[in-house]
Amino acid sequence: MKIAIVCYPTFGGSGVVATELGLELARRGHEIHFITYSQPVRLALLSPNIYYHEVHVPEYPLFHYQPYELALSSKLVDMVKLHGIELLHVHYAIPHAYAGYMAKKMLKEQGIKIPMVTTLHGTDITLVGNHPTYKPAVSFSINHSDVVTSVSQDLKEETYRLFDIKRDITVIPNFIELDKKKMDTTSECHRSMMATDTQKIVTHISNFRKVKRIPDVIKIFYGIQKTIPAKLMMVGDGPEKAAAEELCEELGITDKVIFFGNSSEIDKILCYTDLFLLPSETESFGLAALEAMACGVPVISTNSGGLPEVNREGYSGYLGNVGDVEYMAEKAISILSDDKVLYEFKSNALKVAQEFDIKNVMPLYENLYKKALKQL
Ligand code: GMT
Repeated sequence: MKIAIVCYPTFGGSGVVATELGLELARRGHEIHFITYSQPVRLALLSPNIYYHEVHVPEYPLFHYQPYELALSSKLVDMVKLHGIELLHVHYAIPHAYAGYMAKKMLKEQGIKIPMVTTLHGTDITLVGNHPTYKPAVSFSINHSDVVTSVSQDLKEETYRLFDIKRDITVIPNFIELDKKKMDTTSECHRSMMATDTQKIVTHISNFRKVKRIPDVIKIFYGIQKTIPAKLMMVGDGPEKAAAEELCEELGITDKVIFFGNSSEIDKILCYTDLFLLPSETESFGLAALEAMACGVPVISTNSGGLPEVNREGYSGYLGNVGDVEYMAEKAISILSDDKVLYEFKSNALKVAQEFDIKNVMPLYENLYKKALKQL
């Protein structure tokens, strides 16, 4: 199949999922065209069957806001015609599903029929999409997609609760490529550069937005390090980072916390991590938690959104109520204070991650694509 993938090219989960999906589909022989405003961070351009088409938005002083959707839908029309693309798969409803719908309409006028698959990722429904500014356009573009998928059962239910959706939504969970993780993590693990043998390593990875509850990450770690010698790795960048650094100073733990910024070496950091923290307000899925588990790292998270579909209480980690930093710190200590327990949680985390192996998830997408093409 010739498939166009539209996504955000940044470090965020939806872009990572879209990129990894495209790369795997290309390995399976499909021709994949990424269409976005800059090269996705995990995209290796020199792979067979992979194409990247950049959307340029010319600056014009009349516009207070440059019209990206227009540029994207025009690019989609041009690329579908030029490359004979058969299907559009848009990740994140805003504005991709809307632009995709416009492209479909323009193509139909020219005698070209093409189905659109929309994958909902989370904040496009729960935080941003639900805002009255966007809600009618988001409902419209979901209802006019040919196939709609969501990355968790919880997100599917939230979508039906928040919007007037008339379409079926198919749950296809996020995935990880376990074989690649094995290869990456068997390369040398530079643990000694980060901590002493007696210190445990705790990690958090995110885009440092409010929804991640970064102060809770620091407070949980603060609780841990009072009982267990430990270091905290803070990976990523975003609006809450400066306040997080200040909080570490206030609590007197700056020497125990390393702020990495955005990193393309997530697996190298996870290979020496003992415990992962994700105390988010909500997560449709929690891809960062799954990536940790795939490296054999147990997770302390909240029980919000789709997190219970990924992290299993008392098995791959623990899940606390949003804001209950005491519970989460206590459970973290219970895992980290006994090496036998830690080992058990690590191997359980890996076992759960195996359920989400790309090999199990990819056929679900391929079958949906076939169904979407048949529906035309
Ligand atoms: O976590 C974020 O804020 C980024 C966001 C995105 O759009 O990339 O992540 C969402 O999509 C990921 C991939 O499907 C999910 O794993 C994240 O849980 C989800 N984030 C939220 O729901 C807050």
